[in-house]
Amino acid sequence: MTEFFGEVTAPIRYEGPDSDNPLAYRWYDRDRVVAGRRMEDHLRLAVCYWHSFNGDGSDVFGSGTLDRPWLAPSSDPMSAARAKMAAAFEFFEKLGTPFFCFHDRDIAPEGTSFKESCAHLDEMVDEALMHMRRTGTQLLWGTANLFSNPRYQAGAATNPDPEVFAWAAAQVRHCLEATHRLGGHNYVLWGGREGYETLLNTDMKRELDQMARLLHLVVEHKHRIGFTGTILVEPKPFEPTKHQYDFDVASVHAFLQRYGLADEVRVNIEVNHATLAGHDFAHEIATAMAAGIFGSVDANAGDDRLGWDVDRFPLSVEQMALGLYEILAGGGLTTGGFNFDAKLRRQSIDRSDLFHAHIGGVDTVARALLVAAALVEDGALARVRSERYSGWDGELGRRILGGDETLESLHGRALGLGHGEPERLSGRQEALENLVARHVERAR
Ligand code: XUL
Ligand code: CO
Repeated sequence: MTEFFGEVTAPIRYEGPDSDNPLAYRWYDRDRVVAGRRMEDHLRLAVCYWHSFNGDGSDVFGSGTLDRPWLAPSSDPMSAARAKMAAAFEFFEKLGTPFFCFHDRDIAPEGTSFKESCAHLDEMVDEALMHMRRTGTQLLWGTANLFSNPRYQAGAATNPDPEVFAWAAAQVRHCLEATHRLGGHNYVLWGGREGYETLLNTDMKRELDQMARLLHLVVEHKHRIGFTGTILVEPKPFEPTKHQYDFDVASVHAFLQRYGLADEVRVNIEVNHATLAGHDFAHEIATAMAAGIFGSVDANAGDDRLGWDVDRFPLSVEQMALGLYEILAGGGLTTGGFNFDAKLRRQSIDRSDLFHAHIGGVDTVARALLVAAALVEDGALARVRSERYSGWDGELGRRILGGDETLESLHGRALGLGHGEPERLSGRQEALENLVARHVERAR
C-alpha cells in the first residue's frame, strides 16, 4: 500500500508534558486511569472524515490549497475514494485514536442514479470493513449528507416537495444500514438545510411536522434492523441557512418532546455550534444532562471575533474542562465520544499539518479531562451546588415541590411570618472561578 503520510514514520506516542517532540502526545496517555476509567475509554476520540480527507482548503473566495491527490478532478471517482480511504486509515492508525466518523458522500461518490450511489456506498463499506479489521479503528457514527446536492437546496425532510423528502428518507435508510454494518456506535442527523432563508415562503408548522416524521421513520427503522446505537440530532442555530430549527439543545429537546421522540433521540453537541447559538459549550452539555438527552460531542473551537462556524481544533483547556466536568458529573460518556469536527486553516498545506492539528486537539481534550476529574475529586463545586439548594431538601422546599402549597397558602404563610426578608448568601462566583483556575494550572 502506498503511504500518504510518509513523513510520520511511527505511530504518535505519549511522551509526557516535558516532551518537546512535536509529533508526540504530552497529555493523551491512553492507558492512564483517570477517575476509574482509561483515558481512551473516557474520551472515545474520533477523527472526522469530511474535514480531514474531503476538505481541500477551499473557501468562498478561492479554490483548494491542500495537497489531496484523490480530490483531483481527473481521477476516476471510485479509485479516488479507495485512495482517500487508504490515506484516512493510515492517518487513524498513526494517530492512534480509536474512532472515526463519516457522511455517506465522504466515503463514496454519488452516482448517476440513486441505485448507483447505493452500489458505490456498499462497495466502500466493504472497503472500510477491511481497513477497520486491519487497523482496529471503530466507527463512532455515520450520517447522511442531506445538504450538499442541489436537490436539497430547500432542505431534505423540511422540503416543500415530498419527492425530496422521499429521496432523503431512502438515502438515510441506506446510510443507517451502512452504519449498522460497520458497527457504528451512533447515527447522527444534522439538519444542515432544515430551516429557512425567508419566512415569506415558509410554512413552519408543516416543516416541523415533516422533520419529526423523518425522525420517527429513522427510529422505527433502527429498531426494525436491530441497530443498537444511539440516534443523535446535532443542533446548530444557522449556517448554511439563516435559521435552523435544531437551533440549540433546548430547542431540540422541546421538539423531541412535542413529537414523542425524547426517549429515543439524544444530542450531538458541537462546541462552535453552541457558541454560535450564544451559549457556552458547558451550557449546552448541562442543558442536555438536565433533560436526559446528552449523547456525544463534536469537539472544535470558534473564534471570538468571527461569527461563523470556523471549526478550529480545540485550543482552550478551560472551555473543554468545564464541558467535561458536566459530562463527568452526569456519569460520563456512554455510546458517544469526542469527534474532532475541525479543519485545517487554508495555509496549512503540509501533510504533517493534519497531525499537528490533531495532536494539539487531542492533548487539549486530554488535559481538560485531567482538570475535570480533579474538579470532581476535589468535590468543592459539587458541595457548593448541593449546599446552595439545601433549603429545597427541607420541609418548605419539599412541600412546594410536592404540590402541597398554593399561591394562597404561601400568601398566608408570608403574612404570618414574624421575620423579614429571606437571608441572602454569596454565590461565590469569583472564588469558584479561582478554584477552576487552580485546577487548570495544576492538572498533571
Ligand atoms: C456542520 C457539522 C456537520 C455535522 C455532521 O456544521 O457540524 O459536519 O457534524 O453532518
Ligand atoms: Co458537527
